Amino acid sequence: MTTTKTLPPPLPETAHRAPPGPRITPLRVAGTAAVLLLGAGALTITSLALFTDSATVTNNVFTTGSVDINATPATAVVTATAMAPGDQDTAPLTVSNDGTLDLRYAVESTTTEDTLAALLVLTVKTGVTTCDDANWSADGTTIYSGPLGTTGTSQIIGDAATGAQAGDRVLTAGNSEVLCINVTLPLSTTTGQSTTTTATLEFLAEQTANNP
Ligand SMILES: [Ca+2]
Repeated sequence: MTTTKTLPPPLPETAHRAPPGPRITPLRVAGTAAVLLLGAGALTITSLALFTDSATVTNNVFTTGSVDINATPATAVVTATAMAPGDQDTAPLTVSNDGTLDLRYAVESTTTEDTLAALLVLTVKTGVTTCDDANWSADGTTIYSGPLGTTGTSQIIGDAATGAQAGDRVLTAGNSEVLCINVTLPLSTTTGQSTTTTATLEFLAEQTANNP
C-alpha cells in the first residue's frame, strides 16, 4: 500500500509577518503629545493649590510745581510823546508770582535803537508810597538807575543767569510786589531831537528751590 502524504500548501508570504499592530500615523503622534501636555497641565494646577496672599501700597502721587511770573500792565507802562528835556513819565508795575514755587527774577531791557535809549534815564524803585511824576522821588529804594536799555539787551535788575546773583529779586509763591518805573529825559539833554525808541522789559524768573 502506498501512502501518499499531502503537504499543506505553503503559507502565503504575508502569513510570516507579525500581526499588524497599531499603525503610527501623524495624527496618532499629535494625539499622544496632547495627552502628555494635558498631564503636565494637571501637574501645574496642582502646584498652585497653596495658601497665598499679597499687599498693595496705593496712591503714591507726585505733582510738579510751576514757575509763573507776570507783570501788569503788560504793555505801555510808561510812554511819552514829543518829549522835551526835563519831561518824564512815571507809573507803577506789579510783578506777580502766579506759580506754586518760590521764584527769583531778573529784568532786562531791549530797545529799538540806541541813541535816545542812552539819553533817557530809567529809574526803578521799590517801596514808593505814591508812584507818579510828582511823588516818585520822595521815598522808596532805588534798585536801578541808568540808560533805558540797548538794542543788544541790557541788564536792569539782577542777572538772568541761573542761580542767585546780586540784584535778583525773590518772590514767594502767590505774592507780588510793585515796582515804580520812571523814565526821564534829563534837562541837560542837547541831542536826540525827533527820535523814537521803544523799550521792551523782560522779566525772567527761575525757581529758588535747589538753585542756590
Ligand atoms: Ca539769577
